[in-house]
Amino acid sequence: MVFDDPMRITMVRLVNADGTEMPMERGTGLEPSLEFHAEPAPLAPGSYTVEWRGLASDGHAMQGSFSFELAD
Ligand SMILES: [Cu+2]
Repeated sequence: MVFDDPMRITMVRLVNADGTEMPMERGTGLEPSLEFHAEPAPLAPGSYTVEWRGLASDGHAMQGSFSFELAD
């Protein structure tokens, strides 16, 4: 994930279409950064959603989500 301003990621999770959380190795984001990287375990084809929360540099809490699809 890429941000316009430094963000400290306080929560990130990857869920499948059933809402089951997928294992994901969190790589960065404990310190404020413009980029956040995480590495999921190998995923089966299907729909997935990433949900995140973070703290902007001005202290405001922010959150978001986005979805993607893996074709077989
Ligand atoms: Cu703000």
